[in-house]
Amino acid sequence: PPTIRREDYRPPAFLVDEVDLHLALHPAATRVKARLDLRRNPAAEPATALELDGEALKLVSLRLDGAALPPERVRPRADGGLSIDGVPDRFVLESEVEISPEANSELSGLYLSGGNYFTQCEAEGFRRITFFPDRPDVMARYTTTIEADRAACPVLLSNGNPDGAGDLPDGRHWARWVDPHPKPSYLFAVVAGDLVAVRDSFTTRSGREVALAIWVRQGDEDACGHAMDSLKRSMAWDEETYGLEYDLDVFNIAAVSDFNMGAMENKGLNVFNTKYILARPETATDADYEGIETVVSHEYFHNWTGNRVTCRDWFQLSLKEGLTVFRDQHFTADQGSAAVKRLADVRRLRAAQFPEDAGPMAHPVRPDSYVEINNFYTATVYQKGAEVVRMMRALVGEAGFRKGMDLYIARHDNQAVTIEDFAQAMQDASGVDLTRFRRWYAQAGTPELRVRDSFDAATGRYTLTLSQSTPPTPGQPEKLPVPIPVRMGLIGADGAERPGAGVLLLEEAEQDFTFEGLEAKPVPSLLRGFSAPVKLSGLSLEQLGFLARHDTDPFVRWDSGQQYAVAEMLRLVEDFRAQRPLDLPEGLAASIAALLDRAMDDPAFTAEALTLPSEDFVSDQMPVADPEAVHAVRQFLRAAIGTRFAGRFAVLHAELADHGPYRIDGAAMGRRALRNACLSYLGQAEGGEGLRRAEAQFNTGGNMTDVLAALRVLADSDSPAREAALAGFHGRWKQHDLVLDKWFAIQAMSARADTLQQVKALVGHLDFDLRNPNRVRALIGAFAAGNPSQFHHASGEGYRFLADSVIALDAVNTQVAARMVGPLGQWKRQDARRGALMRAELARILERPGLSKGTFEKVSKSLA
Ligand code: DPP
Ligand code: ZN
Repeated sequence: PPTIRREDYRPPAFLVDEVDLHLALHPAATRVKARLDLRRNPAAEPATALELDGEALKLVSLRLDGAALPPERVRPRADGGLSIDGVPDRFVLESEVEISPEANSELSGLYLSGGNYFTQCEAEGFRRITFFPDRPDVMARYTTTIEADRAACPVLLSNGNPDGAGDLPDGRHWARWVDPHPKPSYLFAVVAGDLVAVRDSFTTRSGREVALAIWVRQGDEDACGHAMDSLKRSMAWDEETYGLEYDLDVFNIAAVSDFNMGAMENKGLNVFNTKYILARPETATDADYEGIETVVSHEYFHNWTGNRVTCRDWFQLSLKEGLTVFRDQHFTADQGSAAVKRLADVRRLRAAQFPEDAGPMAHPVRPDSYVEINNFYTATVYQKGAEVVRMMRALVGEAGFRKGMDLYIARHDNQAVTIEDFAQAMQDASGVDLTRFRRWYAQAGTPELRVRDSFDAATGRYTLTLSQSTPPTPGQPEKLPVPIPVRMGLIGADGAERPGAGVLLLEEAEQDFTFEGLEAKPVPSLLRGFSAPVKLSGLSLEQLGFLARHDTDPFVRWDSGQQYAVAEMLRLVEDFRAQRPLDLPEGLAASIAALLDRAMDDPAFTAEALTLPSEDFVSDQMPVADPEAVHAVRQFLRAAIGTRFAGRFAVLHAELADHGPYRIDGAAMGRRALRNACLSYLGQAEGGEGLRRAEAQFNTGGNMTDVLAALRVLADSDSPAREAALAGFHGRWKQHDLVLDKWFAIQAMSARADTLQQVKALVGHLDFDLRNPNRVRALIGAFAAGNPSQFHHASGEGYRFLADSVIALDAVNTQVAARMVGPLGQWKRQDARRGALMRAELARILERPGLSKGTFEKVSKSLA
């Protein structure tokens, strides 16, 4: 398959001003008529042919300016598109095609889910609906008429504002929607079916009354409150923070249980995975509630950053995604505890993006090439992209950033632009030169930041020496230094802050920063708030332990504790390999004790700080991973800590029990997080008291957060209560897809030695469905990406299982299949024996005839 390169970008030869679509819906044979007003693009090189993308379309008819096109002027392309020769400068093209929603298991284009019709067009799904120049720099105004059976599809939705509806013969009806805003085809959407609306309204600050509706299946109306509330808070926040108002009379959200991604920001008609809409206390965990707020706000914020100002081409994806993730993170931080939100975001970045940046798929935030664009909806484009925007804000200042956003939107409203345009607007508005900063967009790999320090007691001068380097990544052997904003402070031996706090800007490979007037050598607190997405090293164990106890910055306090724990865990890994007995390190025990002394100061923070670094994160700090040893050490520590502090965990667990009505504010969530962190430790402790508590909590828990935390403890155990709990949970929730996903995931992530056998058995379970992406992620994804010790089982059976799954999935849904490949691509991190087994499985996938280009790209790059 061909490689698409950023440097090959050319403006479109033809522009589309108006699109008039007519969809006559039918499960097996939907007819799509499209009328396009086209004209030559004055800014493009002259072309002889009009190029239209198309995929899985059956052409019925094609007319140019009202006349049928002779076959010799229409050339089918190998990729399913059409080239049309001899077209005038301005013309009307009318096409009619037939498509089959019921045969569409890709879930890209128009498909059926539970008898209802949904579309997904990002990135290249519109070409599966009609022939079109399906690229984001072709922006058009759309009028969409939907026609369907009234009984099967009482609800007919599309982008924009409603513009008429009526009855038709034979029990059919129609509805028309007009979207006044020009948009790229990837934002097109249609939803049709038997759905009910939960309604509300929002008045913008300039007085526009917006009708809000969330469309769900009957019976789910009671589960939309949190999503609706999140939407209204997002609308208000964007007005307050950026002066950005909503720009249509209606805002519709439709929820669907078969969806490749989390959600989609289609103009005026967001389509959501039910996972990010539906929540009731008894079915959704606190993490689910947080996910809903995040994704609802994210998609809403796209209305300006993505929709009004969109991407010129898909290499610019982070222009909208990095910026919009930054905006949703900022929004959530503003709603509650900013510090705890930051820890969670950093944890996620390190878990997903750092390994990607060190692996075979490493790519810059603005990639240079791709085979399949769907493979580039990555943690790098999203999360690292958000970090880059965050650093930019640190460099230009809060006020400069707001001015930059204003200028960006004023300059580029209704345009398809580049990351360069965004950086230029920030630079022009703030007056801060961002030339060198742009390297963050161009270079892949996580920069490594090292610190040395020295103190001259005679002069009272303290010197911090910071140096940086970025390791080579595929296609980028040499790296340049990047500007790294290092927010910092100095802490005296008494634990008090010394003068000198601020932001250091490290621009070169190495720089000295000096501080005068200190009586004694301070401990440097660096990367406060995680001011740059880098790996910091050079602090001693003593310094880390000191910062974990004394720093005023919660991020550094948490992170120093984590780094301290990693260092101790790596020592224990050595002990384990040498078959020495393992002991609970006293320093670690002391820091747990210190945390517990102040546990109730900030329960959410305490819960985060009590949680040991993940197995993957520890393995990432080793020259060669050792999943077995890391797992053994982490389990040992959890049991040792659980046993040592059993009394205190038990008291906290009891004290923190929820009383009164269920609340989802930050304080209540923090209490539950700490309570369940205590339960998790107790579950590992000697004596079985934790298992008894887990059983009781499972049976009486009033909310899914507590029930699931208890089930997780039981699922890891050999307790006789385990089977009963799993069976009871299944029986109680088998009608609830989203809850059943949790049941699959918990078993897939169990630490028990028979987990792979269980997972294989679950693939054969009646409730497993390869066509449902949530279910696939819950079972296969959770096992491969969330259970390192079982996935990397020395037998290689875990690898074989994943390869078999990828092969089976590739025949059903290629996007989901390609996404599952990731864990096999990490073979260079493993020992030679495991690495060879992983490569053999990758090679076996590659041999499959008819492999999709997306899976091919992932597998072949993973083998390189
Ligand atoms: N554009 C979507 C989002 O990230 C992904 N399909 O919001
Ligand atoms: Zn997005």
